[in-house]
Amino acid sequence: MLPPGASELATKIISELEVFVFNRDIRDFFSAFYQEDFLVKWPLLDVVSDNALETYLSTTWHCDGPMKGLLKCFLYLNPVSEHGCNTLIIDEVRTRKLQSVNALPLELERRHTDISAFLQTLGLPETPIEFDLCAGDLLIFAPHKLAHRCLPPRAGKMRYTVCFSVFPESAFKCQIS
Ligand SMILES: O=C(O)CCC(=O)C(=O)O
Ligand SMILES: [Fe+2]
Repeated sequence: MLPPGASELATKIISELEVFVFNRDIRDFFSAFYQEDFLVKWPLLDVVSDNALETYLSTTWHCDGPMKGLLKCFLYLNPVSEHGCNTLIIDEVRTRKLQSVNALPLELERRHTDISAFLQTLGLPETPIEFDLCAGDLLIFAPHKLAHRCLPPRAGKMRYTVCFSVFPESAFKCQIS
């Protein structure tokens, strides 16, 4: 949560960063990935503090609800080495197996901060995918296909990110049959 009055500043920061993130190379990457034009939606500046387990919904393992072609792009504004607040990710094969045993419920109150027991029972490795992200790094992943959670920052530390949601243009076109 941003303090009151910070939203104009957040809007300014986001619009300046959007130009930096969606440079020619990144635009070419998304166009090639989708094989069509793409749209950037709902940019959000997130400040995650050390009480995240109580205040930030994404600290439990989950997949986002399905939205056609959605890729989430997290621009890290300060490094994981500073705060430890990383985005942990599970690959698609393990995610599907976890879903098959209901380890990733949609309902917030039924979600888990620890899924190691499920992975052990399934005979799967417990290590998540994580990157030692630096300030300015962009983490891009498909949040519907890959289980993920945000680790809370270490005591007294904060994480700053801007999240952009990217879609293929066709996701927003009406289909009249
Ligand atoms: O903040 C994070 O590291 C993950 C957030 C998340 O789960 C999401 O935006 O879907
Ligand atoms: Fe998520």
